[in-house]
Amino acid sequence: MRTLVLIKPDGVMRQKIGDIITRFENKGVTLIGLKLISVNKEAAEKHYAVHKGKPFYDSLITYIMSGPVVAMVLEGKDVIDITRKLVGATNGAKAEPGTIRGDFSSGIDFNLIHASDSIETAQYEIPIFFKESELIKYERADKNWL
Ligand code: 3AN
Repeated sequence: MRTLVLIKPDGVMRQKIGDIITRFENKGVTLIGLKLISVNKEAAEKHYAVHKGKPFYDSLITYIMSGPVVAMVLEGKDVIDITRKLVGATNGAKAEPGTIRGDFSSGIDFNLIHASDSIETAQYEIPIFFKESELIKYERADKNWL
């Protein structure tokens, strides 16, 4: 199972890339794709198509295009649930301490990170940012201990 994670421009600007990736590494999922990108309008609109028509849609598009983004693909058993738990609730003010949003975000407008919320969503989102050839197949050296 795979999931797409984006560290959004506030996470990059606030120098949280290392902290966030460390949490995923520590938890035991496998990082199989990683890049620093500028999200263009086409990719932003495709990624947020499900929110088109909502009052916050335009600001979502502006936000994701407002600076560098780290895109990554994580792989592993239950990786979608695991990742969403580490990310925390959408609104940083309500996210539990210990989660990424709970530790670093205090609202809903700048909540640092995106993670796919289902297998179907991941299958839709990953190709927006990665070609299959950019995903590296390997096993973690500590696989038998996780
Ligand atoms: P999540 O990122 O936790 O899966 P979604 O998919 O419901 O949350 O929303 C996508 C993004 O849209 C969120 N990360 C957040 O930035 C923004 N968003 C969601 N709901 C609202 C809202 N009520 N007001 C402003 N922004 C919102």
